[in-house]
Amino acid sequence: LKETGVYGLFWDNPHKLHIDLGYADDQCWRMEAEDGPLDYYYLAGDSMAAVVSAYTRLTGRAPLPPLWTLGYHQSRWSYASAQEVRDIACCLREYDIPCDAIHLDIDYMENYKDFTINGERFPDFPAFVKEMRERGIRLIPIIDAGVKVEKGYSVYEEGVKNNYFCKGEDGEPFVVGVWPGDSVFPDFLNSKAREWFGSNYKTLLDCGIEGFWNDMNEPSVFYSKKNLAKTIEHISGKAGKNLSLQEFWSITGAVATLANNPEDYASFYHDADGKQIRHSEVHNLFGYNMVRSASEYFKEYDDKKRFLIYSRSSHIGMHRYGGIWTGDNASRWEHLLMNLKMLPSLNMCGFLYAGADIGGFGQDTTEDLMLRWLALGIFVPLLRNHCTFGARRQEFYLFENKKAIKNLLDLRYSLIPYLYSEYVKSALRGELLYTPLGFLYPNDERAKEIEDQLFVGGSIMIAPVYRQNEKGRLVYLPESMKMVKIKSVTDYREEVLPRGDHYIEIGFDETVFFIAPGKALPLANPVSHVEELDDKNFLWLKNSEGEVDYELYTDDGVTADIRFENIKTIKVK
Ligand code: MIG
Repeated sequence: LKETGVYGLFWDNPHKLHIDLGYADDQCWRMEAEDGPLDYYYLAGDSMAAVVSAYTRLTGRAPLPPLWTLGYHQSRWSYASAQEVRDIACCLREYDIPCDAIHLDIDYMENYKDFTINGERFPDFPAFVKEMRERGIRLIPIIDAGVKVEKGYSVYEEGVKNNYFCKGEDGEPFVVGVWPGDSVFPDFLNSKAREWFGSNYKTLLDCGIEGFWNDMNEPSVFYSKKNLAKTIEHISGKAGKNLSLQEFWSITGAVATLANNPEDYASFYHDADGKQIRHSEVHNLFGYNMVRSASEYFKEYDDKKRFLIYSRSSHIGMHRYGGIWTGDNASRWEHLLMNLKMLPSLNMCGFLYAGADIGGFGQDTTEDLMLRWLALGIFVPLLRNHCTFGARRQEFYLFENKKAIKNLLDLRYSLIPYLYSEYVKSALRGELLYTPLGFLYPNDERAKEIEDQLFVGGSIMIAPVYRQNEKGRLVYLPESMKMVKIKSVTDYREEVLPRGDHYIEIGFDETVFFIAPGKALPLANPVSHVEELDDKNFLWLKNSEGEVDYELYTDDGVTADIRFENIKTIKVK
């Protein structure tokens, strides 16, 4: 340790933690938990990469997602009818925009009830899933954490009958307000409840669905019934009175603190297989176990097949069950940079299948922001364009510069064999998919400072533009690398650049990456969806005069689990 100064610390505690990494006192790290065990793992290793591998050895390996999940995902809150989804799919194909998935946000359900489908807006859902599938598009429905309180709704009734919901102090299911109105939370810390909730996915799996996203699973609470009643009473007591400012603020304060209130989290309970636990003590395990419930059921449903599930909330170790997206960002340039910076952090926690809403979820996007975000997104496993209702529409065919969008998305599809191979190798070896420069060049002080360039897999480094009005950017090369400036597999330029700083112009219709010495990568011909990919004939790019080895992973993209014999060493001439 003295020699390398490198180590890792993993504190296994699901309580609320406060962590100060040298902010108040730069000589000291301070980590506090409100309660819970002082169980921590000290991870040694002679490099940061070795510490990460030690950590993923401890917490487990990320499973392989289906290959189609590396395609482009179109989303918006909401495409609320089969006809609307069909129109979106038609427009994408009409404008020759490759796509593998369209997401169904909460409005596909009947009154926001999990595992229901609104029959008026989506008549004959299985036939519709099939119709989309024939166009090469999978539908990805959302499943929320809150279950609607409604007599006759089977999920609610079964849950009540079997004590599968979290309970309040009175021993009754704890009622909160979320999208369906009065709702209850499945007790994901209870193995029976978890199994039961997971088995409900059958309804959608039987319709041909192969991928899901889990939302609102922090769990998110708009209000608790208890607290809302108290607040309304407080406010009505003030009606018609001449209020002091303090009294007025007590009204705004009470309303503003209704959502996700810590008092509410401390007033409902889990039955963790016989052990009663206050929710606030295990808050971070809720989303984790929600995803686990689905993932474990998928294995039961069909253990030969891979399914997609990714979540908004998570906790350390959840990567063994599913992926993650970074939730409600906004259409802001800072959030594009944050997306870039979070990729290695998520990897370090074990998550390989990850992504952000490109273009931004909240607020109105702009074409320049979208194009620059896409230029990063093409290197990220979950490439999803998603945005909130009320914000300006951001489906790609609505932008002016269609050529730029087409170039970048085509390039994404060309990169899939590389991304897939690198993903598998990272998963198998417990390594990062995105490596900060400081990990690879520990003796280069400049490299250690750089947070806006990353290695993607072992062969290439990216340096996306993330500021408005900039035609390019400064890139630091810690050693000589080959720059590839590429519009398409038939239109690119290569140049070996020396170590040091370079200003690189990057147009909206192209991207730039840098191949490390002695490395290579395959580029496939672009296609409209993943199933059409030719995984045998590639354009090989390399940074070497002589022959270079590349470990390529290919398989059918759907059968569960990685097969080692599918890693082949290719001699790139
Ligand atoms: O209260 O389902 O992060 O992606 O579109 C908002 C509606 C609930 C939050 C998710 C977002 C999704 C939205 N959801």
